Amino acid sequence: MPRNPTEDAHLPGLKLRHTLRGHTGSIGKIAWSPDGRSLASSSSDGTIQLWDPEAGGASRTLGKHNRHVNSVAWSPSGRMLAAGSSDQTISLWDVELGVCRRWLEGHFDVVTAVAWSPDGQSIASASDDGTVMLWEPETGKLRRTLRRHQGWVTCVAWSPDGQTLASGSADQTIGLWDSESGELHRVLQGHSGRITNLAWSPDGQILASTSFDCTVRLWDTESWTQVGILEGHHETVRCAAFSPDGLLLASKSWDDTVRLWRSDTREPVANLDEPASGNWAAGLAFHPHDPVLATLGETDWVLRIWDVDEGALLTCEQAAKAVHYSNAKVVLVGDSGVGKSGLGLVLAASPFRPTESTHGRHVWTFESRDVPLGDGRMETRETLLWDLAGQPGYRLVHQLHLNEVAVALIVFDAKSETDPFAGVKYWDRALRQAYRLRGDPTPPPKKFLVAARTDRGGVGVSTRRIHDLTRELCLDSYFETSAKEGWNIRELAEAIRGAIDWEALPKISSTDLFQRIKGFLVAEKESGRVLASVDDLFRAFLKANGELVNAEELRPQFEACIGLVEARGLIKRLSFGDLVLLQPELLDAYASAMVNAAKNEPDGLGSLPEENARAGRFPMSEDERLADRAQERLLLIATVEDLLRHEIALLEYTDEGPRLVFPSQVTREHSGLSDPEGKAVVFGFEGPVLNIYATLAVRLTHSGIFKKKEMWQNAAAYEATDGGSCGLILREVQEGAGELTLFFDPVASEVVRFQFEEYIHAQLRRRALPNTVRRQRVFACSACSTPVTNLQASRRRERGFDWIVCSVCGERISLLDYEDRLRAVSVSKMAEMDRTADAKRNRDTSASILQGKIATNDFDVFLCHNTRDKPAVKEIGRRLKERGILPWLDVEQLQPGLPWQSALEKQIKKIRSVAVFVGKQGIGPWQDMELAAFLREFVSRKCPVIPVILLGSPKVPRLPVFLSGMIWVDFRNSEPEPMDQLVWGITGNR
Ligand SMILES: Nc1nc2c(ncn2[C@@H]2O[C@H](COP(=O)(O)OP(=O)(O)OP(=O)(O)O)[C@@H](O)[C@H]2O)c(=O)[nH]1
Ligand SMILES: [Mg+2]
Repeated sequence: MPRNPTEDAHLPGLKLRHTLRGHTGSIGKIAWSPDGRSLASSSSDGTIQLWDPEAGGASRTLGKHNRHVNSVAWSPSGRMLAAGSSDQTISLWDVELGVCRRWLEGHFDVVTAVAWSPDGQSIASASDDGTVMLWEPETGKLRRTLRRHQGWVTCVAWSPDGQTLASGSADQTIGLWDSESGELHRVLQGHSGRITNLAWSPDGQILASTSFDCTVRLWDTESWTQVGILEGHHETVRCAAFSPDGLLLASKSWDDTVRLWRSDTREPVANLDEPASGNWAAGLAFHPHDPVLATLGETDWVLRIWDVDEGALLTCEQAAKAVHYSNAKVVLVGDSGVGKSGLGLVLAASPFRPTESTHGRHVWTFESRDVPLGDGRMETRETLLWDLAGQPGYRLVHQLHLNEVAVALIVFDAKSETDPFAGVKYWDRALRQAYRLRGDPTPPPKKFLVAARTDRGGVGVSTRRIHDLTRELCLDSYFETSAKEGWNIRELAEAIRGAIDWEALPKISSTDLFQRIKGFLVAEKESGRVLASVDDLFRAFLKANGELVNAEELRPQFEACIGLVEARGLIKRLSFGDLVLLQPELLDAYASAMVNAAKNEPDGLGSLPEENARAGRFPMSEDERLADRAQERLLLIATVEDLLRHEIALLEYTDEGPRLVFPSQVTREHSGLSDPEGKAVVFGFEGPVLNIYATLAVRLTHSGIFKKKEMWQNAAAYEATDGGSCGLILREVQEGAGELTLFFDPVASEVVRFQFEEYIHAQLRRRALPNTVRRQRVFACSACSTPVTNLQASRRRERGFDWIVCSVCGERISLLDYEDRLRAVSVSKMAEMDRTADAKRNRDTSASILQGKIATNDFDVFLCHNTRDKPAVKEIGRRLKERGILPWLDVEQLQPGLPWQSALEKQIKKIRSVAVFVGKQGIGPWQDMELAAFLREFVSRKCPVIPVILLGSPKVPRLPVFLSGMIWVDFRNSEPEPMDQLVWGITGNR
């Protein structure tokens, strides 16, 4: 429970100096002027305010934006201020005169953040349109647009030396850009939720990032490795800031607190109550040189200025001590039946027993040890063994689990006479690829070659061959083992211990409670339990930890830990029914069975009826399936949702109903595709070839600009909405390397060709291994299709010509790329195609989630209304369902003949929110006594209650006292979009 604000004023080490009031909306990001004499704040009331933190009042209000102002940044001289707004613009203000000097327009969505470069020569802006823009403050000229993120860009921050610009995105990554060239030189991956904010330490050595995953992560800017993870917040962390000497780090979260941490030991030193607004933008800023901290307060409507006594904070015992730990991941890979699970078993100190072939994967605890850190603190080091199933059907999926590996045991069957090393080479390559795809500089995994089951007649291959292989693949060591007899198991375990470089792994600072919850969840998983509701797990946890009493306060922390364990791939929270899947590998098993079923369909079209997928009507061995059919049904829904979300499959509506189409599983052949007519470009790339191809084919189908015409094995043809057809053909040159050939029919205009090629090129750059995408243009005569050879084209260009005469018909053939020819025209539809494809994918996955919600009676919202408004309310209900939100609407949920009150009563404890509609008659449903009683119950349970005005309603009615203070969603206005507002109210997600 939040403490009384006056209590905070007496926190040791923090003294409240002023509370600054004046904004009429929640405050977003804030910034101190470089001299520290002024503080600027942005707000959802559309204004920018300047404050005098010394005297404690507002000094000036700078003009108004049409919508929220989200972010402010001072020029290094302190004379100018930049502000970014939801109205898509950036304003530049002369602070002295209080006048706006310039508007920067170019983003086509909300501007989320602005940052002024340390040399004053650039302003960087981030936007929900997915780009970062660099502007010249003097002229207002757009200098550069940085594109790479696959989601909203939420924050930008310059390194103190101005050489690097960091950007954070909803795609969970951080981009590092060279400020000179605008090149992306690194992508940091590690968070498992949207990035919300970034902060550099004053000496530039650490970059802190905050995220929806409830953590703050610290990155070493020399090596770019993740050095620390701060756990303790149990909601989205919205922003962080370093103190001027770099000793303290403050973080602000939706859990209604600001935490202060020692940045060297990562111990929490203070906890400040700060009830938060629903606005995602939030501010927190240390004074540039004095021990003063500015935070928000009173649901972000006011600014609070604190005097900080660093000495007192660093020595105080007020905050609970942190629990420190690190995790290492060891994987067992190799073909099926070579003895991985047998080894896993004995390495995890269980006695040997015969095992069945693994489905998906199995995770064992190898060991957990407490190690002193030297300064009195202890660190728990936990090593997990991931035993990955060797069957070929799982290979596509395992690529996803090979990241962050510390040690890999590549196991092979030493007695096989055919090719004992075939699997070894495959897995070695898969490990390398996963490592390169991550692109971070953590050390590559140590790799041991392990001969297993040697009790069954020794090792059949010569020492020489093993030696050569070890050298060829740069393996670190070789072991001959028998799990059954225990041969060399101790030695192997010891080598694993020795190979883990704990110093290179991120150090996690957490709380004792978090550790207990996580330990409990992992134990539940290891017990073999499959599916459980969050409620059940929570109750079991409370029961096992009898001394923890305050259940209401613990619940959010428990949920946060579910997210943290999920981020490690050990469990998965389903999108419906409040359920946790403790064995997420089951989804892999079902997915791979569905993929196989689609591949084996006799028509060769690589698809299966969605109905069959959801009902489990496809071949899968009984021992792989869940025996509990009700649980299986839910897992099947979740599997379909996963396949659609990851764009491995698409949903196609046919006369016989919807079908799940897997572009990578089409087997129908087309003879004319080895050398297609109209061949125009060939792309070479490296990476998970089939995954990349599948996603590309799905996204093109959903792009809105190209319509799927036909698919064959590794080839697809599309019809452009502007006319003409285009196609692509995939050739897997070798494992991990692909070649995509693009072809067009003569009718396709240059603009269409450009758009098709530009989109594919961008997708490849995003998904293939960095720096492996190569493009080669194929020139041909537009009149008679005679090709120009590469040699001819390059020699001609060397001589300074950009055209050549066709040797057959005499037509002039241009040797220019489309880009060069079309430079003058703005024809890029990339952003539009991406948005359309995202929207289509979201609609399809929402439909799946809705199925899950229906199956589990998981209602999101009760639509409370007067009977007379039913048609309008029903329509809104339909639109909510399109977004995956399940409404409780009496007409659909009531069994005829039963009173609605009793049916609603049964559900009401589980429904999470209520929308209260007022229509033409202007009569609120609360005028019905029984409905009023229901509404009161929602209010007392602290569920969102959202008043909604329908179209045609005469005026805003007065709400009864128990609903006062709620904000209306108004369907009579188009701005802000009422449906978006309603969804936000129901889900809490903007
Ligand atoms: N004799 C002997 N048999 C073993 C040993 N280790 C495993 N086995 C048996 O060999 C068979 C295959 O071993 P697993 O460990 O299940 O094979 P795996 O590599 O996990 O195979 P997948 O799970 O299909 O990828 C099983 O019947 C095991 O019981 C061993 O050290 N000695
Ligand atoms: Mg196994």
